Formats: sequence, C-alpha cells, structure tokens
Amino acid sequence: MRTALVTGSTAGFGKAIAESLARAGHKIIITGRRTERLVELQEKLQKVTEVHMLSFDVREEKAVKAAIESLPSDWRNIDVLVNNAGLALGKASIEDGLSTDWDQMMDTNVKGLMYVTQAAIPFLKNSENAHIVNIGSIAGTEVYPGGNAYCASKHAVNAISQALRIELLPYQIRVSQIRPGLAETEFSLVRFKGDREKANAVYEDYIALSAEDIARTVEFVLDSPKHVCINDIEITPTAQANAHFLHKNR
Ligand code: NDP
Ligand code: 8X3
Repeated sequence: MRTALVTGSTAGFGKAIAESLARAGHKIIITGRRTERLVELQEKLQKVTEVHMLSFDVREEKAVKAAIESLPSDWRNIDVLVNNAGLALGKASIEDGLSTDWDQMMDTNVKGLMYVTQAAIPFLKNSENAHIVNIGSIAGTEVYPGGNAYCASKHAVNAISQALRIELLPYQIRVSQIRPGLAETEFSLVRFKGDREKANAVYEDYIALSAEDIARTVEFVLDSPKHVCINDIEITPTAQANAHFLHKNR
C-alpha cells in the first residue's frame, strides 16, 4: 500500500485524484486551504482507506514545511506526491493585468510547488517506489491571448518537472508531468473571480475534460511498472486540438 500526498484536494482534479487513489487502496494525505472541505472529504474517504488531513497554503514556505514535518510517524512514508494545487487569475493583457494576480499565480503554481516538493523529497527518498506527478497544462508549452503570467507559470512547471527528473535520477524517484487542456472544474470560476456566466461560457457547446479524466490519467501513470517513467502526457478534450483550435457544436 503506497501513501500519496495530493495538493489541492478540496476541489477539481485534486479531489478526484484523492478519491480515485483512495479507491485504488492508497493511504491518502489530503491538503488545501479550505479546512471544512478537507473535513468533508476525509469523512467520505475514511470509509475506503486511511486518510490524513493537512491544511496549509502552498505559498507559505514555513507553513508548508511545518505541516509536512508534523506528519505522525505512520504517515511519514510518502511514496507519491501529486503537485496539483494551482490557479489562473484573470485573462488580461500585460498592459491591463493586475500585478497582484501575477504574484498569486507565480507564488502558488511555481514557488508553492517547489516548497511542497522540497519538503517531501526527504520522505520520498526513503520510499522503494517514489513518484512525483506534476499537474502542468497545455499552457506549459503554448501561449494564448491573456494567458501571459499563467502560461509563464505552467512553462515553469514544465521546466521544473524536467529539472527534478535529472536531480532525482540517482534516487530513482520517478517524475511525471500531466498537461491537460480545457477541463470543467472550479478553475474558470476562480480565474474569473466568481463570475459564473463567464466561467460557464468556457465550457459551452463542447464536452470538456472532467476531473475524473485527469484522475484516471494519474492512476495510469502511477500504475506503470517500476522500470517505466511516463515523463509527459498532454491530454485535451476531443473537441480541442490545442490552445487555439476548439470545435464547438453550434
Ligand atoms: P480547482 O479550482 O477546481 O482546484 C484548485 C485546487 O488548488 C483547490 O483544491 C485549491 O484548494 C488548491 N489551491 C489553490 N491555491 C492554493 C494555495 N495557495 N494553497 C493550497 N492549495 C491551493 O482547479 P483545477 O482542479 O482545475 O486545477 C488543478 C490544477 O490543474 C491547477 O494547477 C491548474 O492550473 C491545473 N490545470 C487545470 C486545467 C483546467 O482546465 N481545469 C487544465 C490544465 C491544468 P483551496 O482553495 O482549498 O486551497
Ligand atoms: C488550464 C487550461 O487552456 O485555460 O491550464 O490554460 S487553459
């Protein structure tokens, strides 16, 4: 039985990943800022596996370290780290954008991922079957109008994934990146700061990916034999060719 820590398990991909890994028999460490959602998820998942909950903001380096170091002895054998917590804020040009949005995206998607990874590496090194899965994006290899800072943050995740694969090679810790396209979660509601009409419009007239599609992909990556590392998977809805071509049925 492997122990998996999933960042951003209170919604979207992270919640679906925690649920599917729990069903597959992993012990799960669920994390996020919204404690009430973590409590709810813990109650649900406890019916199928052992669950430990850590509430922290990935942007706060000290809080990240303190939370991971606070793990009780029977939870310190982390085998799997899923770096999923992240967000986009706004979709404006650099000329019109808010620097506070850029800060939050960089602090969360880039530095937060690095803080969590740094704190988890000593535990992963003790595992016989360690695996890091980073949730990147097609925005990590493409750029679209208004995507500037978000795309830059996901390009950084792409670079960090490759760097980690080199750095952790001597320890045989696998590093995989999954780069989804359009997926219907709370992502757009967060990006458009609660504007439900704008958020819903993103997913109109085609079938977007679901959080479960991404959870299934994470499971596939983690289920590979130990001598196989799936380095990178790009996954889009059938209706989406890339960041620029989307086929809408209307
Ligand atoms: P959601 O908004 O549904 O979920 C985001 C999760 O990230 C929440 O659990 C949230 O938890 C957590 N999170 C955000 N900021 C922080 C923070 N500062 N500290 C701790 N946790 C945080 O979005 P998705 O599930 O769609 O997004 C998950 C990942 O997938 C992100 O990295 C996103 O960039 C990426 N992605 C999303 C795509 C999409 O189209 N949906 C496509 C490609 C990639 P809480 O608020 O409780 O802290
Ligand atoms: C989320 C997908 O295309 O909105 O990473 O950037 S996209």
